[in-house]
Amino acid sequence: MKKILTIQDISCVGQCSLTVALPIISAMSIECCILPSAVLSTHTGGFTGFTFRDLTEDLPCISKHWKKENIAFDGIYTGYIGSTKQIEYIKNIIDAFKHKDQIVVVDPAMADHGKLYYGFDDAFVSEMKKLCGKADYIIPNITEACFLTDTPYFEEYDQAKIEELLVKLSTLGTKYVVLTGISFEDGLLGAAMYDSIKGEFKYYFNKRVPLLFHGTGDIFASSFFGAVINGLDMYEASKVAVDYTLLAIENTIEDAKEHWYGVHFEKALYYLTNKFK
Ligand code: PXL
Repeated sequence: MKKILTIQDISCVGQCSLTVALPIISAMSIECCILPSAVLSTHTGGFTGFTFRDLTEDLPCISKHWKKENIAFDGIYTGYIGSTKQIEYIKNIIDAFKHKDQIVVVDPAMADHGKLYYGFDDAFVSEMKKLCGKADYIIPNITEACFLTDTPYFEEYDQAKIEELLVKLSTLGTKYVVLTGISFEDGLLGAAMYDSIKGEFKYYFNKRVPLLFHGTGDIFASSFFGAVINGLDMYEASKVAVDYTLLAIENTIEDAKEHWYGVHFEKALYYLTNKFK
């Protein structure tokens, strides 16, 4: 059985980061170890007055103990990171636990809809670029991709513009890039992929639900990572992630108004457990 580490925050209420990564990765028959970057009462997207316990100085202590215990991981997946200083520590953790078959996935969870999330600044973006350089796969949305490549944010695009962005992202130092939330046609939404080793672009789309939801990036990244750890290639893993995220969204359409802060990913976990028995 594979064993991985995921580093991201615990938002106690809000169905994002560790509260979705842990069940999703576990449902894919992978042992999921966690390193919480911070504990928040809720996520920061839409709630006000949330608490934020920064765990930055815990990170090196926790990882030092794991090293002493000879604990190793088949993969590391980072999501929402609580501070710029933390990125420095996380880069050290990736180096300390590196071995030849390890897969590193960085979801630069820091922005959406043209804006950085609450609390992030240019210094954070600069450090995030360096963390992306340590990854085998990065999974930004278009906003994050623009911040990471110093490209002005855009909403209208064609295939050439997306491919230019994918290539720019790969120059951060990662082998594979998966750009999420891409749509060239009404009613379809999916991922654009770039394999910088082969110089090859790929796309996968499924139905677009014309509503906005929170936490879907984390659901995509968690299921993508689980699929890659299970041996799927970038295209097959993106397909799993797009299809699973759509199922989770479809389960939320009925009560989207009251359930604005996340999606009902739980009712779609069967899709992953059946696929990765
Ligand atoms: O879903 C990304 C995410 C994770 N963690 C926290 C967040 C967000 C997005 O807003 O606020 C704390």
